[in-house]
Amino acid sequence: MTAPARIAPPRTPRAPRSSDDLIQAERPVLAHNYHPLPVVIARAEGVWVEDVEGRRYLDMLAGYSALNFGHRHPALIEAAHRQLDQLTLTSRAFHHDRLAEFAASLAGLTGLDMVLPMNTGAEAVESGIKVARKWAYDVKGVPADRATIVVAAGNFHGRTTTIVSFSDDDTARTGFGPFTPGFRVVPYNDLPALEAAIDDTTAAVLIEPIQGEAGVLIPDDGYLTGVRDLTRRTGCLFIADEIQSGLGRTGRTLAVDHESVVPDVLLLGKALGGGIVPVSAVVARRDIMSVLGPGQHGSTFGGNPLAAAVGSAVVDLLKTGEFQAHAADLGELLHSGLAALTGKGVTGFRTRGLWAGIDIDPALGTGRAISERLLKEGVLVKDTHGSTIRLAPPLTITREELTGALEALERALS
Ligand code: IF1
Repeated sequence: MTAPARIAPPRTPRAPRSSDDLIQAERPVLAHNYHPLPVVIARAEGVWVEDVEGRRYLDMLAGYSALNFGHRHPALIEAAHRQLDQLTLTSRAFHHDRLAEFAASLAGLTGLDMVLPMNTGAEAVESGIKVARKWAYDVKGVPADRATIVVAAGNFHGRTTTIVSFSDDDTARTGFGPFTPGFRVVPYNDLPALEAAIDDTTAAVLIEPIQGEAGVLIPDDGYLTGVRDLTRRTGCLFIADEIQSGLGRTGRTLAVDHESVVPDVLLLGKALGGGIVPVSAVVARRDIMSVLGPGQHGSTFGGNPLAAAVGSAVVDLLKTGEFQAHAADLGELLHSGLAALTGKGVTGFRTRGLWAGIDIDPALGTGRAISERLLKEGVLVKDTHGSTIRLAPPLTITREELTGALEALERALS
């Protein structure tokens, strides 16, 4: 018997590396498409994360709402572990034993009929666009390649070439053309402008019921009802991107629930994967989703057994209603806490449930500068445009923890 040419050296534990070392080590080897806050997280549980030096921080961003149930929620971790021991991937070339349950429970949760499982939010948006275009040609009778989709100014729907084609954010868009045609941009929260943009070629209106990246912009009461009535009357689809606003964040299962509106097509992502795996979905009425036939759309990973197991466990958590109720309840504390800071560094704010966009007096610094001050206070947040920061803590946050975060914000502003 001949020995292998090379014998692997013994596995020694890696020397612990400092936050600064790890940040420096990223620079030459990692694309610079982010400018993260200078914290290197190594462990997390619930609403708390811990960096490599053992410092603890309250996570008030929650993975942009991908962590609505907190880090490593026991029920979700258990579902993932159980599935890891059974089956993780089949591709959609074969059936697997977890997909029927996931689709049925998600359809049940949303009041719609059929589920198209995907992975990331941008994929769900792309898939929703494809479904809407196919519906326009097959059902509405729009001439080939003429379908249009109406979207809102200030939108954020993801990063693919088609999606940035209808963004009005220069940073997200510039340098990535040529762009996909077929989109019309109208002002958000403006029903007459929306009506004026809809014509016989319109397949769908695609909007966020609350605009996240734009600074947690909440439309006037009646806007979503107006979009529903208008799309129904003019014969086009209402696609609601609830990738960030959905799944408990606003104090209801969906942001559209606040106006008791049911869209034709619902886009979900982020929290659907429980902060464990990327899981997204297009959920739609049967007559719409039925435009897709075999081979016309798909994904290697979409609806995989691990994703389906975690997604089913997420839906089970939401079916209890307790996360929605808690978000609504603590949302009042968040609102009153920010009202008390208004004039003390806060110039304006918008909240819905446990989601807030907070405009900071520019004299106190950019949103980034405030975020860095909050980091020193042990609270993680993310700025958006200019002097706006957003809060979106795990929906499991306690009253005391939220109060602590508001006190830290007060100190960061003083
Ligand atoms: C990044 C924002 C949050 C979304 C809505 C689709 C997607 C997103 C409504 C795409 C994604 C992210 C992505 C993240 C930053 C982030 C974000 F600041 F840009 F707006 F959450 F606040 N629809 N939102 O919000 O989902 O493909 O990423 O899974 O760095 O791009 P994805």
